[in-house]
Amino acid sequence: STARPWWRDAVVYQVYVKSFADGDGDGTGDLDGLASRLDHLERLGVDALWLSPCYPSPGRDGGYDIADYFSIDPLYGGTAALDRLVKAAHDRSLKVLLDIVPNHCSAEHPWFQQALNSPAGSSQRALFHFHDGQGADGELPPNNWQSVFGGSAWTRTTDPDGSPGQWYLHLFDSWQPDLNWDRPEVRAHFQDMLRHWFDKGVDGFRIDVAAMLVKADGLPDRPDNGFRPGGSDPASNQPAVHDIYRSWRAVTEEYADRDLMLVGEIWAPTAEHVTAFIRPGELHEAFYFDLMTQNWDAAAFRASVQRALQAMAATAPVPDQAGVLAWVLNSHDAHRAVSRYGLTTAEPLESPDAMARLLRRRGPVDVAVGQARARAALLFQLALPGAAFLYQGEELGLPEVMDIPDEARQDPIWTRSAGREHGRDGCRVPLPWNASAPSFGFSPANAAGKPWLPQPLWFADYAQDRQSTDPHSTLNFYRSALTARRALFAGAPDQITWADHEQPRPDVLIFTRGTLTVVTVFGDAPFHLSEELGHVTLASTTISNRVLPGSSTAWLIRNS
Ligand code: TEU
Repeated sequence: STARPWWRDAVVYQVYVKSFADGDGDGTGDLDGLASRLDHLERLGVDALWLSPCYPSPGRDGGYDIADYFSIDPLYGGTAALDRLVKAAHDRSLKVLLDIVPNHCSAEHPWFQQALNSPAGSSQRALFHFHDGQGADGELPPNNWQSVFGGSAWTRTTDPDGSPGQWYLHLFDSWQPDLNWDRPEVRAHFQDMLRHWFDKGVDGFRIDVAAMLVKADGLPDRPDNGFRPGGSDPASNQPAVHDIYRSWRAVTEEYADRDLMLVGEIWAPTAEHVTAFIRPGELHEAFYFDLMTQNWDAAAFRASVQRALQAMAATAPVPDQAGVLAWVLNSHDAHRAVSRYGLTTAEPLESPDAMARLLRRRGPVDVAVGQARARAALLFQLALPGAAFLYQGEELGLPEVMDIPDEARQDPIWTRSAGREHGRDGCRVPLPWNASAPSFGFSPANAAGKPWLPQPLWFADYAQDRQSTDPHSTLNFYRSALTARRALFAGAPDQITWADHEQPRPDVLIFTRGTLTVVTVFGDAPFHLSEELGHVTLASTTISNRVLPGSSTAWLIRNS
């Protein structure tokens, strides 16, 4: 019938626009800066770019607090700069995805400002979750829900006469009031937003906290002390949230000739909760974060992949009609893989957020070990059936920046946790393009502004221009890996088979997919590849005499 849609095996590169490249010299990355660096992305070999939010925003949460969903912030070059970027990207056959943040808006959004200035019970307040407090004077929050960033998920407002008023719900920062998805105006606003940007040539959206939009009737207390519980949770994964995505899928299908794509950021307690979002008629892709939360451990990786593929098989008995999983090992919310896999001893992180405890543990890091494991993990990720998402800077092998001065930190997690958690700034430091002071080529040489987060001196060692000409660099490794994925896995079957008979060691995973065999060594001891496994096409490290060293992955073409 029709050709296989591009997104089914796409490699998507996440651009954290603020930190990618600064075109105008104010110290903040922008869309013209990004457009000037498309050579890098084309040569890397990705299929699409996902831009973290660049709409008008007070920037309390890196732009995930949107004040206007229908334009681009002048800080990033305004809407005209997006038009230029989309055109330049399409000229190079790169798709462009934007971020859509439907769970909450900014406290500066006109809707919220109007709600604050309107009485309890008004239609303006009904667009959010305004409720009276508990206790004799309403001095206690309406329920026990906790913010993902720490503290209560409720903030009390003040009435015009100065007396304490109602409370409003914010599952994230207090500057991010949750919208009420029971209201038709809210639903219409976001459908309009989708069409607005599709009409401007955008190819799809990444949907922020996609599982949380619909809350259970009456907002009952959450179990587990009100914080991101598993199983049945009144604040997420409500069955009715799926109706929203069926309606959005229908919007994409109004553009029959365009092959548009929606990928959900789904934090969910089980793999079945995740794959429920990519049933036929729902989203095209859903992030599978479970793999990202695993330690560098063969059994843990295998079990995680197995959970995902079993859930997929149950969800999609006819795979072509369902969406695909989006595998992800790095993002703007987690410590970089080099530092996660290179931890030598992990200090326990004091946070109620289990995800934070898994993804942002601190401790001494062996960077060389972390880099070897991250390369091996990349080849493992790229061999899995579905889409793969990369996060800017991983192609340079960047470790997490752990030593940002406290006064420079910007993440609301840092403030809301009163410094117990350092938060997510360490993976958001502006990229090093060359080894020159003062900004490693992030800003133009004569720039007036300093990079919005300070860059450590050791960023010079990771400069993109040096890596580009060094055949052994992480960057050239990524280029080869993406080229090989395109050549070898295009049209490969979605099934993988664990080659248990080939697996004499518990620290080695072997699976086959079509004519390829993928061997990953998690431990330190070298692994001898038998001739029956076939010819090595790509390995995450140099191998000789068919000996794969520790912390590496090889792709092999089966001998016919
Ligand atoms: O993140 C949703 C989310 O729940 C986590 O990624 C969270 O940021 C982290 O685990 C806290 O421990 C999305 C965005 O990716 C994130 O950057 C935003 O801050 C958040 O939504 C709010 O919009």
